[in-house]
Amino acid sequence: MNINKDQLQDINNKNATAHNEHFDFLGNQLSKKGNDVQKIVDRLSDFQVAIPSWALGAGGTRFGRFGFQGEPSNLEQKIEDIGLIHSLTQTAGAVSLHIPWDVPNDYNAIKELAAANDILFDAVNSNTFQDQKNAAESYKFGSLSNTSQAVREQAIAHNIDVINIGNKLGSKSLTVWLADGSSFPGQNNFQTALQNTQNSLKDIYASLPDDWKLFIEYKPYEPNFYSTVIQDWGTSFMLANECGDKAYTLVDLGHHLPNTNIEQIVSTLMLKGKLGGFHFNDSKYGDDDLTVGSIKPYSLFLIFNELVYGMENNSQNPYPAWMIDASHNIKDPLEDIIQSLEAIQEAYAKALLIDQNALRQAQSENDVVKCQEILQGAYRTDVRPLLERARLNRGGALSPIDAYRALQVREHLIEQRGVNAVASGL
Ligand code: PSV
Ligand code: MN
Repeated sequence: MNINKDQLQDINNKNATAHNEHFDFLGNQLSKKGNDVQKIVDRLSDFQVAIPSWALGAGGTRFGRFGFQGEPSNLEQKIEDIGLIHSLTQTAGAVSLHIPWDVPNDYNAIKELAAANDILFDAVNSNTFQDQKNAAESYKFGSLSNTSQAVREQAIAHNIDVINIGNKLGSKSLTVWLADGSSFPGQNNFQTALQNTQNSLKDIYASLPDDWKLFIEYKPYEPNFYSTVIQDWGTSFMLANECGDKAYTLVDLGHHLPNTNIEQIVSTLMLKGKLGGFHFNDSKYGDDDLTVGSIKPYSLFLIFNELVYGMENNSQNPYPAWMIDASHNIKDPLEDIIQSLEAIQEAYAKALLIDQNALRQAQSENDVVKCQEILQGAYRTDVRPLLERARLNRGGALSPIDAYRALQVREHLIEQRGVNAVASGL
């Protein structure tokens, strides 16, 4: 299924007057406060977030999985789904592939399909947390950290394969997330596990093309419940420094213990030029992988405040790679991703409204009350008309969810693919 611009225009026209009124009202207010509204809208239009190839079908928990009808059952259909999301939101202009779940059969055909949908290939992700069919070695007791050299070599070789796959598609980065760790005290020698991981990552890094980046993701627990080798940003940062200039830390919002100050981590990493990538999701308890902004939208805004500051002031940090990393157990996956994209754009827009000069001034005067007023003044602004305008300018939908439903996208996908089509991935 394709969504053409005329269809969207017809749907948009019905709400054009209301949008124009809202936009003009907000635009006037913001301009009076000294904001450059056009610049903010342009930055929103330019902001693109990669969609993971594994998040287009229903996710599950260890207690079961409730499939969603019309899921994409191959990479072509996944790209088609991202194309639909991108047509509506104009914010999903990239895909992040997980290997070996999504190895292309025909590289040229996949590249052409992606290009036709205006989609780039973002970071490729390796998988050494599951055993693959016919693999000689098992990752049950770890991959890059394993005590067995043969296992480590297999895991290193897999990562190099992933780089080669990504290279053929135009990707420029590899994300490594390790499940390695231990579930019981005494099971692992912490120092050996860390040392092995460091050496293995260096071997992978040695195969990285010059214009590529290595993103090292951290996570405190799960699937191991006593220790994880790369459990926090400090460990990831240390390993990235050991590897070299092309290695960076990747922050996944769900990979922190409760109440961690993620915005401070973001700020520190950007100051040190080591924030490489970002996985967006939301959570109440652990790595819940819920819709972005559904639980803690204010935290997301505070994180974006640091990202905006860093992008403006830390030229030592490259432009980060943005990706959604969520799971959809009960919602239509495409609607869930559309909601996540909206929440990301909203937090970004609000952060762009913060009067950074006034904030610096209030901070230097230790005017704590004023600092809070500045932050929350931006946060309380309803920025949705700016998001709408950013989408409209690129030919997207005023309201992506409403358009998705009006166009009966899911119904069409079920008709094409059937009720029992199942997506590969988690
Ligand atoms: C692990 O929880 C993670 O966040 C990593 O990014 C994985 O690659 C991804 O989820 C999908 O399993
Ligand atoms: Mn992740």
